[in-house]
Amino acid sequence: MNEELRVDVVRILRNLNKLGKIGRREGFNGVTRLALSEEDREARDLLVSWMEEGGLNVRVDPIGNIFGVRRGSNPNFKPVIMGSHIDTVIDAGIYDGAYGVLSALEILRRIDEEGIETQHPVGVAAFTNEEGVRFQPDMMGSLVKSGGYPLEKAYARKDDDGVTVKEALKGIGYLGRDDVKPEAYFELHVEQGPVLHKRGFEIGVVEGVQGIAWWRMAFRGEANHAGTTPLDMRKDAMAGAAELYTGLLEYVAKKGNALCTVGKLRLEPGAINVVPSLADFTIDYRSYDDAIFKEGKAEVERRAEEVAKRRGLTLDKEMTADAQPVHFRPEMVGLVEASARKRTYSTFRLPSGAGHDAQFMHVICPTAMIFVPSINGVSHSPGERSDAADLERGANVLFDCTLAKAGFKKEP
Ligand code: HGY
Ligand code: MN
Ligand code: MN
Repeated sequence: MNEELRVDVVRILRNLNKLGKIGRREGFNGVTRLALSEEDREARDLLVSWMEEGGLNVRVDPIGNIFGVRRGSNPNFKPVIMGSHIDTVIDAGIYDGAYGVLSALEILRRIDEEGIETQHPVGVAAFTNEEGVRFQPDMMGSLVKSGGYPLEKAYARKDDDGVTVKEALKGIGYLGRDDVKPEAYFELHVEQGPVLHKRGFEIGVVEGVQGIAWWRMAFRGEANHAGTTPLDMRKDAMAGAAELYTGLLEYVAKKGNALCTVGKLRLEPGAINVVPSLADFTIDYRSYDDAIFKEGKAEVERRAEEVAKRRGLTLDKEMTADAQPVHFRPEMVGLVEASARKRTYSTFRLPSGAGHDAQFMHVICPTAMIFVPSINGVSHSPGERSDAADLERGANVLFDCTLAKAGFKKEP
């Protein structure tokens, strides 16, 4: 590996802060750049301008994934891609996704500065709708690219206002026609969990990503008077949702190695003195264990049906995401570990709790992930932070891995 090759973390931070200014909202402390929104367009345009300034060949594919590719000595070779995403959740931090994309951009700039010639082209990717907050499923750009979801089906997905992905993509000018086939894929990301920071490790060697299943569910009962309706005469949609959620929390707590979250809930009619007739909510179920993931998905659906029946409610349910647990190729995981160790960084092997585009890129090419510590494990929140020294270490490891896969020579 190349101990002397290092990134300029000050430039990465400068760009992170610039990008992090896009999506600021009155009354919020974080950023909100929902996929295919005006804020996402502004961020994409800024990224593309940086790619063009860096002399990269910018390509956009039919689902809006953006690639900036630097030529290699052998143009017939497929590019080694470093990527992540620049869309965010609501009121997010500035590191989730953007850190990986901007570190990749910095590495391409350092390759130029060092007069390095790579055999394979090397590039940076920003995938569409990784977060899945506005349109489900999440990781939509890499999911479509890896053949896991038909493009037309993705185009037809609608947000809460009935806008389709296709309309939104056209609206921001990022419905492309290009296709980039990667030789390999690396994703550098803040851990978003507490493990590395709590245990004092510098580099997370990611062995895989846990499975993610999402549903949109609606219990429908009967609105009734909160003061006169006896409990045994109620068809209370909220009571159904509450029972289902608390039951699932107990279930995953008992199982271990599984998690469940209801992150979104809307009630109707939404009045203090009316028994809710509608509870419209989401369920996010995750596990790294293949068997527990499979069993848990069935358990979520079984329990929802059972609660509905017993409480006299109707149930509408739609599964909106179903990403299997993945285990990266050992040689790719080993490459990350060897680079970090060569640089005498402390390393710890772990699965990713968060979903990432790497989960799908793994299906079409050798893929690995590199984590750096998140301070106190905070993420998907304005309090998301990582130390500059950690950010630099992670990008240096990404630098090594990319050069190792791309093959290179350096002017003396
Ligand atoms: O939900 C996730 O794990 C990712 O942040 N999209
Ligand atoms: Mn992310
Ligand atoms: Mn995220």
